[in-house]
Amino acid sequence: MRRIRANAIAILTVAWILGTFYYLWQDNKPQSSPSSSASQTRGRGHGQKVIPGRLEIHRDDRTIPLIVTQPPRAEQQGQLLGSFDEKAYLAAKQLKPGDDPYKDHAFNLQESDRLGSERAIRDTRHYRCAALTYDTDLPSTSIVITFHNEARSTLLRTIKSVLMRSPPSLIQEIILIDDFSSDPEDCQLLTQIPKVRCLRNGRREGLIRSRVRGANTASASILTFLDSHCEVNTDWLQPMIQRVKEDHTRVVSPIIDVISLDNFAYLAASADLRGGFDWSLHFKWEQIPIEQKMARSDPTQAIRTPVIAGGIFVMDRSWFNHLGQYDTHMDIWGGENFELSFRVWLCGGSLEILPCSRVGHVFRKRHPYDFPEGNALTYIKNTRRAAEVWMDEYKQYYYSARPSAQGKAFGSVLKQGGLCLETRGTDGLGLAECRGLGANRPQSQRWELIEPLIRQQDLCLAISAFTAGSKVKMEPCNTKEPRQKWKPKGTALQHMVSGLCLDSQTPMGPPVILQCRPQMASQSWEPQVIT
Ligand code: LR7
Ligand code: MN
Repeated sequence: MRRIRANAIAILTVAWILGTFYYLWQDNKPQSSPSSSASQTRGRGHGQKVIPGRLEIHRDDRTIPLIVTQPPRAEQQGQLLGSFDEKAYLAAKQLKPGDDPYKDHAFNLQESDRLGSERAIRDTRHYRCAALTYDTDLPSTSIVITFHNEARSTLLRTIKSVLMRSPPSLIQEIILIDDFSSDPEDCQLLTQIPKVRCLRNGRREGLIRSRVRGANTASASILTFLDSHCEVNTDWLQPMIQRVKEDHTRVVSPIIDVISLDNFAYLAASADLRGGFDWSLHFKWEQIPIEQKMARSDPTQAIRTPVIAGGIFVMDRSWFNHLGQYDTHMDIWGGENFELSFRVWLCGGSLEILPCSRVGHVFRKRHPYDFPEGNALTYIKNTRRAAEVWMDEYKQYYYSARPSAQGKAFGSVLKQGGLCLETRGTDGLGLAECRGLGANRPQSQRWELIEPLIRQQDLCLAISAFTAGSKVKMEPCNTKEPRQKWKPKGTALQHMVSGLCLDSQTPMGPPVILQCRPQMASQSWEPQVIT
């Protein structure tokens, strides 16, 4: 009797497992018949064999059916790429025998080149995502991709994956910003692909100013930012545009899957993570808090996130502009993702990760490019700007976690209209035409706001008396001196004890403190970065 019951349970269990697999397979079955190019073996070395509509991984004795996204049919290729000759484009840059494949890009270029310009990848979404539907009248988007010396094969795969895996009507244009790469043709030749535009910077600007440049020429009402070494997955775009269409203050990211820097295998990332940071302003992934995880009954639901990773996101163009875009005084790489995330939350918007949108990214262990001012100093300068502008009293935690940031220039000068605040003689002050660009700016016009002090080397801006109309002057810095304590109030600078604001009065006259009227031009001071 016991044995019969045990057998019955075993049979039922097997039937249940088979049923589940059948259900999953049915639910994800591709609509159209698969193309012949899908039935080749891809991903050599990982034991992956593509059969129509499915990918089977043979590991030990188990066979796991997985769904793959299909590359386009041969006849679609012509329409996708227009007059662009992709073979010639890729062939022009080849590794020479004996070259280190990791040297120029910090990933295995040989493996990337071998993959070619497209491939089938696993659909890594939760199976329930495939059943979701989206508005038929979603607005289109401008895709902004900035790059500096990206490998041709990864850049082209990024672009082709967008064209292959997005509804064509949603792609208004793909704007490439070539951030002064060594070979202008890397970008220029790609403009033969329909919808692709190329803007080349006349000097190295870094990814932050490059993205702003791209956003400023975008014609669609929605902006989509991508790194230059991504592969977008099935239906990646619709969920993001849908969320932004419903509420233009949402800024949304996909789950960012991992493309191996060694063998370019496409690996699913966990769906239980959100963006976080430590007090030194280093980005890290963190587990969704357990209460929130328990409350999630629907795995397709958006995940609210404190910050975004920064490279791959969709947002409304007028919301981006309304928030003041990026801080364009940040250089090269780093920190802009915090700064934008803080703006979004503090200005009443929200940030989300959408589990039904998946985009692969080649994560690297080092930067393959140079930082003109050095990697560490640039990161400090950028994150310090984010901390100074947005973190209020929490910035003290940033400085404790990163003591070296204290006293490091974040490079502001105080500017009003076309004029700069400058010191004259021993303790005199006035406005004068701003002189010298960047490092050539004279010392007399260089200022640093290191709260509560406004410094110029060892001297600080101080009031001469606590009453309206009192002149300001320079004296040796002393953080305990109440006459030297200032704080930013919008674009004005308020003296903390008197509550009065720094006012230039007349351009020539000595600056004084007057009742705060932040709208007045004479009280508006614009920080400007010196590099
Ligand atoms: O001077 C430069 N000019 C550029 O145009 C330096 C870089 N770039 C380009 C570069 O070619 C690439 O397309 O900027 C992009 C990002 O640089 P990566 O790929 O070298 O760096 P990353 O992947 O570590 O970048 C992450 O952090 C950056 C901080 O400034 C940006 O926010 C990137 O967009 C961000 N990438 C992602 O979020 C993808 C997921 C990685 C994570 C986590
Ligand atoms: Mn990247």
